[in-house]
Parts: sequence; structure tokens; C-alpha cells
Amino acid sequence: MKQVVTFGEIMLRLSPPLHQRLSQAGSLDVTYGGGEANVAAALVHLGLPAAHVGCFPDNAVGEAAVQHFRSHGVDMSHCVFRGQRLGLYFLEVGAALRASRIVYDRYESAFAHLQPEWFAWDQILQNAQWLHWTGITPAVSASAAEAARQAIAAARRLGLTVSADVNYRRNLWQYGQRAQDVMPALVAGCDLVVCTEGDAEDLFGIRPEEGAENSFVSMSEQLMQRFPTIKQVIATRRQTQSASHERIKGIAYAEGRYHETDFFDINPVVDRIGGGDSFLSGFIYAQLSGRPLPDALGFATAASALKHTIAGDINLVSAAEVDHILAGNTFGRLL
Ligand code: KDG
Repeated sequence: MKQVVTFGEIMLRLSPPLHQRLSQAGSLDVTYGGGEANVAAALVHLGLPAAHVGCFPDNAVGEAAVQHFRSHGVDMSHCVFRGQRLGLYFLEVGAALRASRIVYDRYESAFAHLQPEWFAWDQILQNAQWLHWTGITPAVSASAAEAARQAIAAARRLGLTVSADVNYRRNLWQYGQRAQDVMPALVAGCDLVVCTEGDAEDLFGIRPEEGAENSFVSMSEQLMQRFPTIKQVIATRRQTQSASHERIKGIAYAEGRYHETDFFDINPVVDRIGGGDSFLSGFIYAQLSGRPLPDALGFATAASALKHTIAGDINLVSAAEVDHILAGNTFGRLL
């Protein structure tokens, strides 16, 4: 079977153990994560071949990051080792009424300094059926944005499906270009996007019509009108009860129809990082397995709910486990 290929930055993730605050930690738990690479790794655990493309410092830290994803079965053979440092982020995991906190330290990373000509996309994608990227990648640097543009153009040329989590991170766009100027041309090459009403307004100036019965439908219709390649818009709705109690449901708009799942109740939340990535990887898996949209949405949402119970960035669940939850074999689903 052909691969799903993801493109983006992987960072070193450091978190104090046992819900400690950073100020009291004497040691830090180490793992690695990245919005796009998390999708690739989760897909492999679900049963699909996936490759991730990135740029890493040519040292033991870069090698460790690549090895981490390799150990999950992700094909890392197209990664480039050039540059000085791996970006990192510190995660202080909250509990109850104390929210989790993230501190990013990613400037001047090897990924931010990549050069688009280091990636031969026609060759990288020759064994692929799907390309996935997120709005984090073009936010990191102008050269990363250009590499994403070239990857999307090659994917379209080769007839791949292209998905994006538009994931607008206002604070990340600091290199001089505006998200509002860069993102439209990239999203114009996508078939499937994860996009909320807030992101659509911030990035594309799209606002649900006044008095619209369903703001997501109104936003999605306008998004599809503006970007005719987009056939499906999906998102999650969250009801955050506390740092350790969350309710999520999946929503989708495609072929003129709105779909939503039941809410999944997750209590306690072990680790919410990567929840969106597992939603999307679940959706990609289900679509490539031929499941109809409502089933794919249910699968994606259950996969994401399960991720919230697993420490680390990556959703370590099999398709059978997700189906088990969907069959009602859980205490968590509100029936
Ligand atoms: O979706 C999870 C990501 O947010 C996490 O892996 C870190 O890639 C990351 C980022 O840029 O925040």
C-alpha cells in the first residue's frame, strides 16, 4: 500500500514528571513530537504505512529524534541532517483547575533554516497516496513555507490527496510574512482541511453568515467556494471541564451535508497534546480504509479520545482498539 507522507518540524519535548511545576522539577521526562510527525506515527500504529519528512541538526540530538519516530515504524529516510539545533518545548502538565503550560524554544532550529531545494518532492512522493501538512510548518520560516508550497504542488501534480490542519498559531508567525498572505495559496491545494470558525476568520476573513443555523456549515461552504479543491472540512468541538476533564465530539461538512458525533467524555485526561493529530490520523486511516464519512468521523473522534489517555505526543492505539470503543465497550462514551 502507498504511504501517507507528512512534512513538518519535530521537537524535543521535556516535561516535569508527576504533575510537577517546572520550578520544582529535578528531572525532565524526554520524548519527541511534532504535529505532522504525530500523524505519521499514529497512522503506522493504526496499520498504514507512513513517512515523515523533516530537517534535523546533524548531531546526536537530531539522530535521537529521528530514531524515536523510526522506532514507531515511520519511514524517516527522506529526512535531512543539516543545521544547528532541534527545537524544543517544555510541557508542564496541569491537573484539575491548574491548566497545562507550554514554553516553546524553537527559534533558529534546523527545520526553520531548511532550504527548499534539499527536498526532491517528486521522488519523495512517488510511493505516496496522501500528503499531510499543518499551518505550523509555513509559520516557522519563509523557507519552510516555500518547501511546503513545493510539496503541495508536487502532490497535486502526482494526483495525491492533500490534507492540512490549518492550526493558526498567531505567536509563531514572527519571521516577517503574514499568515493571511501565505496560507491561502497553500490551502488552495488541499482536499481536506481541519479548520474551525475562528481559524477561518483569522486566516481567510471568512465569517459565518449572520443568522446561520450552523456556523460550521456556513464557514465550510464559504471555504469551499473560495478554495474549490476542498471537499471536506472537519474539526473537533471541545468542552473543557478542567485540565483533566474534557469532552470532545467530531464535526464534518462534505457534499452538502453536516455530520457530528456524540460527545466522548474523557476523565481523567492524561495528556491532551496530539489530540488533534490523532483525530486527523484516525480520519485519514478510516477514509483510506473505505469507511463512509460518518463512520470515519466517529473513528477519528474515538481515536482522539483514546489519545487523551496516553502520555506523550503519539497515539499508540490500534484500529481494533478504536473499533472496540466505538462498539460501546467503554465507560467513557455518553450513550
Ligand atoms: O499537535 C501537537 C503539537 O502541538 C506538538 O507536537 C508540538 O508540533 C508541535 C508544535 O509546533 O507545537
